[in-house]
Amino acid sequence: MKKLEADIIEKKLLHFPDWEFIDNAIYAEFEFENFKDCFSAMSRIAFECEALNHHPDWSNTYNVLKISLSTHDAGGVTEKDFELAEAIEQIVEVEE
Ligand code: H2B
Repeated sequence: MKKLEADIIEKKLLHFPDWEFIDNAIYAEFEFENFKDCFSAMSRIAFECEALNHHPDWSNTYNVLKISLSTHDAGGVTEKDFELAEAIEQIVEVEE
């Protein structure tokens, strides 16, 4: 997977309003009703990550999930990160 240029990333992010380009990764924060809903979304996302063989840098504090996506092998953001971001959006949309 080839690392995408910043202008391409910004253009693609127009379709991902929850996400921003920060620290060489695409980043989003999601807030849920409570910890259970948040963790439930995280487990769904985890299955998707395994299916795509692509894994987020993420953290959870109670009902808040912070996700940073980049492709470590490529040293930046690739199409693979957008593919996972799209899957995460679908999951979070249903949960919210
Ligand atoms: N996830 C992310 N975010 N970046 C990677 O470069 C990456 C990954 N590499 N998941 C994968 C797994 C790699 O380690 C395996 C061997 O394909």
